[in-house]
Amino acid sequence: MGNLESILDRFAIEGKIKEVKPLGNGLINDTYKAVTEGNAPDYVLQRINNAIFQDVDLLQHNIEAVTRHIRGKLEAAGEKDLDRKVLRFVPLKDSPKTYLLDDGKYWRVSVFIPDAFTYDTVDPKYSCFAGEAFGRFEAQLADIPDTLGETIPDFHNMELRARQLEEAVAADKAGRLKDPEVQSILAEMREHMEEMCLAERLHREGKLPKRICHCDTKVNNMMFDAEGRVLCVIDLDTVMPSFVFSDFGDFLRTAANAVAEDDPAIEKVAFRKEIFEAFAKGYVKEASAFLTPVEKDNLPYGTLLFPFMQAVRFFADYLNGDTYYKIKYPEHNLVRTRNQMALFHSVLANMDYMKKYIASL
Ligand code: GN1
Ligand code: MG
Repeated sequence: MGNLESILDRFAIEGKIKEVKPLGNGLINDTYKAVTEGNAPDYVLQRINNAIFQDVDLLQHNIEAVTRHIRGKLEAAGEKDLDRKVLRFVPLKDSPKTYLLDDGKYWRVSVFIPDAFTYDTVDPKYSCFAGEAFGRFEAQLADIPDTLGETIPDFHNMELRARQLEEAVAADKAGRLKDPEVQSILAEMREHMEEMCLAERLHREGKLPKRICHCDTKVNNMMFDAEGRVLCVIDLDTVMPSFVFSDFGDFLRTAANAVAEDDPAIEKVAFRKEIFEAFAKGYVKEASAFLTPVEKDNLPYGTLLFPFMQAVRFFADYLNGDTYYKIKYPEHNLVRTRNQMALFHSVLANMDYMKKYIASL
């Protein structure tokens, strides 16, 4: 039995494993698909990156609470096909825990959702579906009885990301600061830093609440069925209390960009307004039940914040010598930074338009 098979064998799965192969393209965890023989479901095996998610027990506590709560709501609403509409994590054979610590590595297993698709780009119709789905996800979790912890403390806190950037600059671990391009990116980021920390200020003034958000609403973290309807939201590691801008902004950061976040052709980076409009419409429809005026009015700021925050995070990692995000070549994080800053400018040019559009909803 191979190593991955012997890990799977510790979980209470059905059927006999036929094959285990890599799955997806996440930047943080290692993910595999375990194909079983016969009628048993297939499974997703993941090694949790515990350098990044340092409290795996809290992480799985959050995920179990979230999936239990959503499953309960779907059941109460008489939904069928539950295993395609909410993730199900498999316990260990000898304990109710849904993760395994083996030789310093953390593993978990969930049921693979059959006949489901993820996309790296969407058209306006799918974008609207996605807006509804993330709005509904937040609405479903608005009355969760469990207390969820922050699996990465201050994950989307721009003030923290600003401090981490300045720490990376001060240490200059990879000796990359001497590059004139790096200097000019840094100057530009510093220029916008204060205005981008608006959410933290509003929160301190008691004007902006934290709610349970997904916090990694990349377009490919949503599963669709063959007809294009949303089945469920995946990649729940970062579900935690945050500002609604997290989910709104991060989806548009990925879906409304005309190219991928690491496309080196930055002249092709552009903010696709039709994707913004469709997503905003779907999201506001489902979220209007709980959104406050301050949250709604600042959705354009949230749209601007996420390319900026992501640029700062990629850039800090570049300065630190690429210790956080998986990279495929040495300049990868710099290319990502350029791309996200170009998107930031494209969104910035559309602020007035976005404000008018949101006000019209
Ligand atoms: C990471 O899990 P994955 O690879 O979808 C990151 C996100 C970033 C994203 C950028 C825990 O997401 O915050 O937006 O890369 N997740 C974590 O592609 O840092
Ligand atoms: Mg992902």
